[in-house]
Amino acid sequence: MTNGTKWGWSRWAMALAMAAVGGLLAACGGGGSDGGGHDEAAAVPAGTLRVHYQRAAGDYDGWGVYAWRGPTTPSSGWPGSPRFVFTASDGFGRYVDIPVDPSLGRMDFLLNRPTSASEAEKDQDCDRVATFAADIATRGQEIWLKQGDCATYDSAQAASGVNINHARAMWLSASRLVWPDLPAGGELRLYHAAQGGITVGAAGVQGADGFHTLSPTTLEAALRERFRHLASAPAFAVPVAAQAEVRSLLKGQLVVARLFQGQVTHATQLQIQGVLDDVYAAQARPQTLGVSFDGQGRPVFRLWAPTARSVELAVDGQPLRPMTEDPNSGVWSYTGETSWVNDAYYTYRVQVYSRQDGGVVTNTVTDPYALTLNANSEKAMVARLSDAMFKPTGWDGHAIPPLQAPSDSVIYELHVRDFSANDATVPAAHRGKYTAFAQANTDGVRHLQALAAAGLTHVHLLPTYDLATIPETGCVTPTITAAGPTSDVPQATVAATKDEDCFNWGYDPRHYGAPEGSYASDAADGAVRVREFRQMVQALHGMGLRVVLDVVYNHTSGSFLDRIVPGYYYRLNGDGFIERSTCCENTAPEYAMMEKLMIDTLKTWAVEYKVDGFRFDIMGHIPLAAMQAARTEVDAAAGRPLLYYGEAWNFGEVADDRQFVQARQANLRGTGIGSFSDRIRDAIRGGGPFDAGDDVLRRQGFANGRCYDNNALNGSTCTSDQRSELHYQQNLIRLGLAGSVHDFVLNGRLASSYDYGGQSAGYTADPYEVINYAGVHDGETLFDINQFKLPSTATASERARAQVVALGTVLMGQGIPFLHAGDELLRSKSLDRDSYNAGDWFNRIDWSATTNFFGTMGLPSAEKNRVEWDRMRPILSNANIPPSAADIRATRDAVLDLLRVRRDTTMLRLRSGADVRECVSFPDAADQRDGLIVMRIVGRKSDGSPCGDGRYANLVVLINAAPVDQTYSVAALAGRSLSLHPVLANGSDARVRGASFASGSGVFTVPGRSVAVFVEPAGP
Ligand SMILES: [Ca+2]
Ligand SMILES: [Ca+2]
Repeated sequence: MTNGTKWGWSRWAMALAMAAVGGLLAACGGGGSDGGGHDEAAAVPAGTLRVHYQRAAGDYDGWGVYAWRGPTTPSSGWPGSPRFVFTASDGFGRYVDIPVDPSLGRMDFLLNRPTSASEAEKDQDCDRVATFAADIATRGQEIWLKQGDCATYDSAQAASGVNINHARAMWLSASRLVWPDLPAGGELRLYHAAQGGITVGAAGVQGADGFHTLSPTTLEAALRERFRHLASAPAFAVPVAAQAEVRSLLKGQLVVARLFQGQVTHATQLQIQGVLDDVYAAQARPQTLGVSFDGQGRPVFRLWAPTARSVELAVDGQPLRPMTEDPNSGVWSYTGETSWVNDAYYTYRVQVYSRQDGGVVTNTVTDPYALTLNANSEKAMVARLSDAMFKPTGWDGHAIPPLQAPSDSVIYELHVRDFSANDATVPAAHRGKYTAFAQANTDGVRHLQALAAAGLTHVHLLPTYDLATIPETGCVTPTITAAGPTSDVPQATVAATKDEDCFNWGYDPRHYGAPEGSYASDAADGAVRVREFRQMVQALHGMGLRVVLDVVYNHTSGSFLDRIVPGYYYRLNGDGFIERSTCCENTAPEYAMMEKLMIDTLKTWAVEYKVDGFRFDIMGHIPLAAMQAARTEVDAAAGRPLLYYGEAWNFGEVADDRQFVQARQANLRGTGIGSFSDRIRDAIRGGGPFDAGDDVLRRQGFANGRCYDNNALNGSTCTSDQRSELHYQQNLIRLGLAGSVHDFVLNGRLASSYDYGGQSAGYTADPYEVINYAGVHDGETLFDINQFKLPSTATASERARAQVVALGTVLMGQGIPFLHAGDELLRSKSLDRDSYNAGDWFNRIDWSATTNFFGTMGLPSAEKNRVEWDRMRPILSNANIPPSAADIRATRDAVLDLLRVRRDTTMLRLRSGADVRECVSFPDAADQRDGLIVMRIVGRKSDGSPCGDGRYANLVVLINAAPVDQTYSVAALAGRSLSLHPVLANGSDARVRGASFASGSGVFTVPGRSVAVFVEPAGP
């Protein structure tokens, strides 16, 4: 995600949505560009309703308002006295000011024009209503009306029905079209022009080749379900004659216009995604797009471009080759020459009508199915990835580490460049590159090997597809020297070249199926990035690690797919413009060929690069059905099950399943597709990702002192409110430790009945459907957020222990643990809340475990953090905070020990929700202590079958976040022979080694800021 602002939407979407609406209203308040222009008119007097009226032909003579209720002097008689005649004019039309009685609440009226002394015509056979605004008595009010339209609008823009820059009608299938909010009556025409050039003015629709008349109808049930947000929109039947020529119509400009009494009252262009799917998808979806090879080894190029008028293939050094369209699928193809294979680079020239460009344009485009490209994605390579030149030695036969069950996964989120850019033990040529993973005995590789040996299973790489923002040749690395802890110089130096440097998170996709070039040793040669990417995967597999790719199918960088099929690949708003709720141009995987692009490119990674899973950015913007189809098809293509999880937030134009059933948290239960849990994250860290100002410090969490170790903002003693907040956080954590399983029972209540920001805290069917985490690339690192919240007096070693408590909470839970790279080394980004473009300086990791750079980086980027700088300065200069190398190594070693504990028994990795319900309990749930969580996992279910491997008769996890020793008595365990887990009893942490269990009384003692695990071996 580019800017990190989508984190934790559950609680914030409403506020953001309201802010957006506020902005929109402000933007429209001065009169829009659609003929509003009332800013030229006099201010509306208090107690007055200004009625604007627009007639298509501008024939206003005699027209006025007949209002029988509302005015201080209502109309009576016929044609009416008084009658409020439109006299004043503005850019919209005419208007008249009517003094009203606000106490009446509304005005009832119609519009008429006398035709004789006692007769009048109405503009429309309807009575109109204007509801008074609450402040009409003091501020006046305006309304806008249109001929042929009975609605009352509150802005000129809203009233403007004629606007063919917009596309407000949707052609959903060959036979059906809808136009939301269109008034009833009148005649509807579908105009078409092969070359574009349609205009609508006083003389009506001009420049069209012809038109078809549409008739009102209703939508079939299937269309009402598929386009659920359009289900109640006025619908129209497309005549058979138009359906017969639908393919040629779709290649030109399309305008629908409503005529009323001979005048055009409404006109707009068409959104055509639905009809393109209806006409083409069944034939297009099974095709192999991009470059494939025929029986003679010749490259076959296929591009889906059903609205294109022509497509040419441009191969380097060759004349343009006209491609041929299959009219049934809309796929253009060309069979080339064998000499091009693994050598030539190509683009396409697509001649197509573009609504955005206002006519027929010729676009030079790259292949969206490109497998690899030259530098900076200018041209795709004619590449046959099965050939030897694309393979590192040993690629075909190398072993992919098997995974017994998804519950066994432990994920480590790592950025390709972060992995080695700062590692002096990596030869310079490999730093920041794919090949760094294949270097032996570097600090970074040794660190990954240690994690893997302890139990880490997956490395999840931030985006590695071809992304737009990093220059693939000649990227720069600024020279920065350490300055004072609060210097603003380093961040200014980073900012000066932030768009030319070699770093970006990469949430800006260009080519979904090709590797990014800046991580290759040679971006210009398309074979190199493929070979080196494979080398990276092979090296990680060789360490026993599996590879997950971060994929971003919810938006692209820019709208380049629109240059191939304008108006198809992106989700459009009601006016026909691209939605941007994800930050950038939102794609529309609810349409068949965007879904196909997603699934086909996922298959490329699974099959050609042998990766083991995918993390979906803003997955809630993708239909659940598309995710399920992807999982089925990709697993089938790979011949093995992969791991699928993502950000299943619920926000934006698709929220609450408005447009389709989303892949959001509440809908994923039982699908086997995982989602990040904001519940456990927020409870561990405290507050939420959108906190600002003092809230960042004040809202402490379970791991950083809430109640049991208040910071200065929260007072020296714990208030009852603070205690209940902590105990609520502890319950969210217990539910997270129980895998967020929806029907797990905690303290007599179902997990699903616990509230988290208006949603159910427990929402999964099985524990591997949740990703538990305390830190991720978005937001402050775990270390940094803890420094905001811990008391300023806490020592560096206590701060390190708080980190272990947070990570241990994640690692000891059912559900898949997820670590942000370097969290086990106290990774800091100098309090940065969004380091997506903050360069190597703020994103560094020291794998030698010597420093976390805190206090030497300076203030984080002004772009993302300046408003918080005053709060950051005292923290950045607090001498208690920078950890020693011993603190960092102690943290690392404690995390390694906890990984080993997890690996030791599947009782900590239960396979199903049923197992969690039967085997996991929280003895302290009804008797909570501040900063303590006690979890018990039994070795046998009530029917005698084992819990997991049943290796222990009892396993008890105690997480003591408080700085002081705590004891807890579990009566049911009195007399049992539990002892500290051997890994911990022989482990790195002397304080944890002091944890104890008094068998006679069943009392556990856990030292401060410690995670202790006790086990009782199962009997023979
Ligand atoms: Ca790139
Ligand atoms: Ca950059």
